[in-house]
Amino acid sequence: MIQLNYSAEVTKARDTDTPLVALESTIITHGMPYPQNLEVARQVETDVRAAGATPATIAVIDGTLHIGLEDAQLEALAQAQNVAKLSRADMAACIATGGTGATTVAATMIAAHLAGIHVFATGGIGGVHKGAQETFDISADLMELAQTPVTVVAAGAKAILDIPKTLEILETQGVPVIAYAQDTLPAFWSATSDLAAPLRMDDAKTIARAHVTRRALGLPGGQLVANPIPQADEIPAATLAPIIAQAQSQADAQGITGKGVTPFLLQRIFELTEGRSLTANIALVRNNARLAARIAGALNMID
Ligand code: PSU
Ligand code: MN
Repeated sequence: MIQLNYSAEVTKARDTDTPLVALESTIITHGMPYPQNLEVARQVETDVRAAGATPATIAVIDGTLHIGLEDAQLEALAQAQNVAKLSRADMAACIATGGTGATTVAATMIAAHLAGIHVFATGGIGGVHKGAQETFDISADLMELAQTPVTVVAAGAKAILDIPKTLEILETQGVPVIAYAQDTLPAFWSATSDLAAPLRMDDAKTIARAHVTRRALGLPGGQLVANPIPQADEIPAATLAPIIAQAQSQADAQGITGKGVTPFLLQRIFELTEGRSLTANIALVRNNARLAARIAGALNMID
């Protein structure tokens, strides 16, 4: 088995059977600019603690897979330039070569599962990109949800993606997509969309029970909980649509492909909204961290 390095706080939580919530690090290195990324990373950890769980931010540092980062490590990662973005395909190579990398949703799920952590909070998951019929750009996050038993709390998929196609892939792969306390699928910066959510659950306990039942059925894979952004923080879809279209056409014109696509679009949208996208992003990640902590707590009671 791979050697895992647990932070002091996570070690204590494991010893005392305190619920744990995994957090990804690509959102820190590739999803937000410094210094807001560091502030948000710390704030989200604080939110998890306030809701009764222990945060475990996951990253590979100098070839070691860390489950929970000490504050100095978090700070170094937030400031580091050219950190690798690690998905399922990249993790082993990074560890084997002594590299440093931030984990995406897919890689964070793998690490969380290795560490026995069942719940993970993030902002948005990767999905099927617009134009995927040409580019085949479909995030490995979707296939990970189909095979690794972690419940992922996100704010739905971002409108930079083709959300109907993303839902189709998730359905094909047998991934439960559960809207939290509403009938429609939330769309990241917007609390609602015109898409019906495949499933709806109204409390953390039910989500925890569904997690355990999936395992009892012998089904591999996790579940995606789509938690709407608080209404006070949302940006209307109509405001964002032209901005997303502009960012996308710039990505196409500059020939951005592969791993570069999502970070490029996020950065351009941040610039084009003059930071408003980031404010909303922060609000929704914090909201997801709080719900994830409650699910982890409920899971701890029944598991
Ligand atoms: N979507 C966001 N913010 C993010 C990401 C996605 O709204 O920070 C990051 C996550 O780490 C996600 C990854 O797992 O991008 C997906 O990248 P790709 O599309 O290359 O699989
Ligand atoms: Mn991709």
